[in-house]
Amino acid sequence: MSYQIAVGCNIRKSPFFDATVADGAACFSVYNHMYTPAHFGDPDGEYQRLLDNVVMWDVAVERQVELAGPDAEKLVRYMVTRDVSGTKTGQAKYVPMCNYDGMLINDPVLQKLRHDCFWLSIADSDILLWAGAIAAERGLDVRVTEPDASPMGVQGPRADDVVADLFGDWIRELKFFWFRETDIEGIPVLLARSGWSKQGGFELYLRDGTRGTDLWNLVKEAGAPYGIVPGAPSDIERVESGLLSYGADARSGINPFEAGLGTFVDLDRADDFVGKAALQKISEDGIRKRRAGFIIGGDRISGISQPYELLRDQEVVGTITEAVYSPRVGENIAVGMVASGISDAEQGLKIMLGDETRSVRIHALPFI
Ligand code: THG
Repeated sequence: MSYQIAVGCNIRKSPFFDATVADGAACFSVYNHMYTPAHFGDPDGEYQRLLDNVVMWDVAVERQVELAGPDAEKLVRYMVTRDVSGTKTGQAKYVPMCNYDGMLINDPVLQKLRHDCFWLSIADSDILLWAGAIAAERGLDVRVTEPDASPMGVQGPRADDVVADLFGDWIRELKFFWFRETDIEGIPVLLARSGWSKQGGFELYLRDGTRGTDLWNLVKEAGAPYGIVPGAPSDIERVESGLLSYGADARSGINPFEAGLGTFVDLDRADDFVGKAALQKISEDGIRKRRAGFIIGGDRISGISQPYELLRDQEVVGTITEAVYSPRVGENIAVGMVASGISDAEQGLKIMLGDETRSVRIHALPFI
């Protein structure tokens, strides 16, 4: 079966869209109501460049929700499970967000731009609506908007060299999860040491959506001596690294303890936050499922289009939400959830791929 998905005005285009199409983007997905490149025709090769050289990613779909005004910090603190009171201007924090039932609704990166201005760099769910409603209902003096800010990832062992050639050697001193506002050839950029891989690198937040092609081409030229290729966040690398993808792994309803994000939930905070009471109860009662890695037997798997049920005999004891062949592990590896009662040593787990039975073993995260 072959089919197409329509490109229309109800789904937005990234400021880098034209440049990525010109450079051979072969496949798109949709995230935060925007098209995002999934790969440029060779996902295995793009994975290898991420490990060996450097890759550039259009990740403009990590949209920003700006909270600005006298009550901005109050709103941030009320919406996130982590204690962010010590965050400095120029610093970022990974901040899970829950609903009132304590279920994960997003896992953004928070950036503090000024004492009264924050960005939430969001995963795939509608936090702009959520934050605006909470601000209004609580009578807070804060403007909740989507700024003109679109991240581009530069990831891999040569990322420092590429970004230093563009912006200067000061970037080598920039610490993980810190950022600085700067510009290049008149293009305003927020430059952060961050990104959705464990290979290291930067995110360049383009702050003028009319200059997407210009910034893309500057990075491409600077990266050429270091073997840069365009790509997209790698399913293989992110499973090896155990990174959570909210939309794929958690949208179906899991709490942060189950997701393995318990270290980012500060229940002993003095102030209240959305989901706190529910999370207190969950932490007392204990969790019924947990996030885990899996090794799947048989022929190579290259991604999955819908969750697999993890089976023990006929009983469903978990869910697998991403599965790939890992060249570094030399096996099919996967992430998902498993019932808390099932130990890592459990024998006889399986999934069904159509009529085919595949054996499954549990493996600790990360794989590498
Ligand atoms: N970049 C930007 N925004 C994002 C993402 C991104 N928003 C949504 C989504 N991705 C957020 N998900 C993650 C998950 C993990 C990390 C960053 C974003 C990450 N974690 C560190 C680690 O696992 O080593 C630890 C962070 C910490 O200790 O605080 O980097 O990719 N702009």
